[in-house]
Amino acid sequence: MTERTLVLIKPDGVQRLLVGRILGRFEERGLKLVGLKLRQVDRPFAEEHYAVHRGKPFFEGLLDFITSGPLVALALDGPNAVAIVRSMVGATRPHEAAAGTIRGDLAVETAQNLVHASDGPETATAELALWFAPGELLDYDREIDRWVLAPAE
Ligand code: 3AN
Repeated sequence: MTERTLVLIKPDGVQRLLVGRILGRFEERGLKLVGLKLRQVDRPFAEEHYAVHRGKPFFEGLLDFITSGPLVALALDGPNAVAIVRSMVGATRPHEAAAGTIRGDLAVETAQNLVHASDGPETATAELALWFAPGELLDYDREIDRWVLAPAE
């Protein structure tokens, strides 16, 4: 089933010059880029994005971190995109993230874990609506899709 999901390459990814490599992993996997923006968010917006974590001990630090510099927001499209992206990102705590995942290859700390990815289809829909206006997500075909995707039934 085709899905869309949100990925944030967080400020640590931008500062560590990893935007291209992280984006490239998703492109190489076959996922389609349907939205992309560089943005620095303010605290109220960050609170809305991380509302489920309000009240947790790491909440204020999380807001400090996500607002500390520019980040890159991606919208990715593909079959089971939410689950595929989560598996590519790896476990929240990098020492538990499998080698071969983004966090397992490139991160060592939980706060500085480089990426956010929607954790389910409903979350993905809500997060995409928060980060992208309706007209900012594009629909288009790629020539390579006949080599990447099963034919439509
Ligand atoms: P994930 O990003 O793997 O879905 P969540 O949703 O549990 O993880 O947590 C959101 C973000 O909050 C994490 N990506 C991480 O940056 C931060 N975070 C989670 N737990 C901690 C913690 N114990 N200490 C510091 N930061 C944390």
